[in-house]
Amino acid sequence: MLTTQTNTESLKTVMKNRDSHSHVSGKSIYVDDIPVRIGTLYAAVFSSPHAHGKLQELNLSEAKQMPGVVRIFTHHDILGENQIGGIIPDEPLFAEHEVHYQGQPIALVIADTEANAREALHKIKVDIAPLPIIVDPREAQAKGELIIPPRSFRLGDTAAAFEQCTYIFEGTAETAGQEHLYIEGQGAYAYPMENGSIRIASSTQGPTALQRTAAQVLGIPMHQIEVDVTRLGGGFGGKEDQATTWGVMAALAVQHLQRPVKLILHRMDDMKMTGKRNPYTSDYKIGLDENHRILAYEATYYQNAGAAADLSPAIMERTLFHANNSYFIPNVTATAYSCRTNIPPNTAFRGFGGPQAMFVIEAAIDHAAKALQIDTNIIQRKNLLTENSEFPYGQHAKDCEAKACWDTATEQYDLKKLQQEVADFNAQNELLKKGLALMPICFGISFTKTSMNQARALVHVYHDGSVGVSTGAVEMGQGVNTKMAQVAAHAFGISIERIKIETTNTTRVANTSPSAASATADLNGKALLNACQQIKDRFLELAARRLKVAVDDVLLKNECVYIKEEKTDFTWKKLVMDAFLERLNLSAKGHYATPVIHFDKAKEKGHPFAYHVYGTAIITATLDCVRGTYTFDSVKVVHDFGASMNRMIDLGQTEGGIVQGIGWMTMEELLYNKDGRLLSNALSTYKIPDIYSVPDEVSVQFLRTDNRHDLAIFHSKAVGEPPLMYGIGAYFAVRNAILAFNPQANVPFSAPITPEKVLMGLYGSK
Ligand code: LUZ
Ligand code: MOS
Repeated sequence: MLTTQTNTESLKTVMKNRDSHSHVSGKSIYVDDIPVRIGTLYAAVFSSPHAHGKLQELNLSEAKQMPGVVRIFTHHDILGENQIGGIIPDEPLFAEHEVHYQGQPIALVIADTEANAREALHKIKVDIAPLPIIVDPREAQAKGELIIPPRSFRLGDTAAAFEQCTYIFEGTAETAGQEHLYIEGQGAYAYPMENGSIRIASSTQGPTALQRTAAQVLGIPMHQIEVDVTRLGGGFGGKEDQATTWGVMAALAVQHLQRPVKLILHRMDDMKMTGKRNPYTSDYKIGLDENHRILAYEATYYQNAGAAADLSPAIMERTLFHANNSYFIPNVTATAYSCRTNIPPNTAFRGFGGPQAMFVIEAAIDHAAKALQIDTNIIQRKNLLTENSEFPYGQHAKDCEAKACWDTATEQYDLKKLQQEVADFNAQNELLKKGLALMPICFGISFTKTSMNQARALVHVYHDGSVGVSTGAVEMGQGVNTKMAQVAAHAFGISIERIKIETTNTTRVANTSPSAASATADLNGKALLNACQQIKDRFLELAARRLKVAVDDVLLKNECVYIKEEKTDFTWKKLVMDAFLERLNLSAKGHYATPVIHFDKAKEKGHPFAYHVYGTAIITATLDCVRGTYTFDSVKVVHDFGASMNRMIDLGQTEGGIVQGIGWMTMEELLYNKDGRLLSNALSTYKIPDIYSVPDEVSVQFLRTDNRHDLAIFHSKAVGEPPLMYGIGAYFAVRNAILAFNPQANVPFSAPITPEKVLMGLYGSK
């Protein structure tokens, strides 16, 4: 029997992220903080200066003579396979015959100090015969440069439905990429163990991905590689797959040199070499009836995958899953192309292709509304998902909170009044204009690849009553360790102080999915609950026997055995020691695999998500019509957290996601030139939100609901990614402010809406 009922009182007492103290006092350990072992060597990566070409000659002789240089590795030194592709084997660790992007690794210098390793990079000479460079995904698609064949999701019959539409609008919408800019850059520290084993401390969201790939490249079994992760200084998807590269390189050097090897990327190298959120350019066609009901929607997405597959096929799939965002549309055709270009392979980023699709449908709706001269939110509200609405992929909306979130937001925050304030302000001000937009979200929770939705946990109760917990969850600032400690404390009815969350380690918890897809707390929490329950069942049986009562009548809470509601003097500590003396097993391994989910790729139909997360944001911006700059007055949100198990952490995730989403939509301008060179390669040229660009007000209301989302841990819905998508509303708020100043403005649906673009809108015309 699994107890999944939440005692919310016991949960409310443990609100704070347990890492907060060590974070602010600088005591938290990241890869670069691990005390180095004697004999440690340092690595630096030599990468391609050209975006596409034939590698004709690589001359290492001068570099090898540089002070402190121990060895320089290339693909020749790989004993296994020179292959790191996670979904498709199309990505070498080191370039062999060709290079496909600027920043593609070619060689690895190992030296006695980091400075010496980096110095030697300048002496490496490479001769590359140029090949044509593609950076535009539409050009790639036209030339047949696709990572995988295109895919289409279909509901109803769009061709027939467009015949019935009163209004039809077509256009293009684009979103740029986004640099992850985790505070802790990519890095790994590997060292030799006995008999050819290697231990890798890595800043990775996917310890098993690194273990598997390292084994494959080194040509040894997975059990020879142990990956250990204490925590990450941010991931955001950037370390789901792309932390692997650096861990494998360090391990390769260890295999040959039998010395500890550390590889930490400098920020500009990290920005240059790693992939980012996939830029998209998309075409849409939307058809409405005379009552503004959306009857038909077609979208074609051109995903800029970069030079290799990485996770782009899965990201493209999630794009298709989010074509209709939070709306029910009876006839949908959504088609996606994953386009190969000569920029670094793009990768997971909070939302994973979902936000890109959601921007397109929002653009289509906004296009229709402006053309029909009605408020965008009239079309939005009218077409929201309702209970049992069918998604284009066959799943039906259950416990659908789309309208509940929308209506609560518009009522509680008084949309009418907010709109009036904006109108009044705009009537009174000539050079400052306000804009307002609503952004409803609906995000599917589960890895789209069904097999990835599994997790395990290992629990040891020590005979002093303390508890050690290992799971596959990686702490990256999102507070999952706190949530795991809450789960264990709650399961045993003991204080959270008794719970230690161990590092994430592939020898303690094997075959893990990456901490991603917002599903980490759900999957690992459920596995952990399963492990705790096994131990608890043994304890309860013992307690019932000792107390001579039925096992169903005993329970554990407040660090004691209770008989029904009656407290006994049988304490947790005594219970544990008695169990140990009776030689009961005080450890357990838990397992969880999300039930219900399935997907048939041949039909593109199924039930891929455990559940959906809903919400609505109202965003207001003020635009300086002289400078083209803007600030956000407020973001007012009603969000469907289910029954949040930790409001402080969930609020933090929501606020952080909103600001990151606003950054992507408004200021973060990721630019490659025609040669495939990253122009925005440092914080001087790539602007991310700082404290001054945070909205003046961020209000987050927890939707009150009776729904019990059983597939969420303690009914507490996944929160990692969905709030980012509220940021899309920021784009439309700014756009509306421009139109308030210049109703003739031509403002393409092209994000980010930087101050430069704003100025062109303010003073341009159709
Ligand atoms: N990673 C992944 C993800 O491999 N599959 C997913 O569906 C996903 N979704 C969101 C973020 N990362
Ligand atoms: Mo993520 S985009 O959930 O690694």
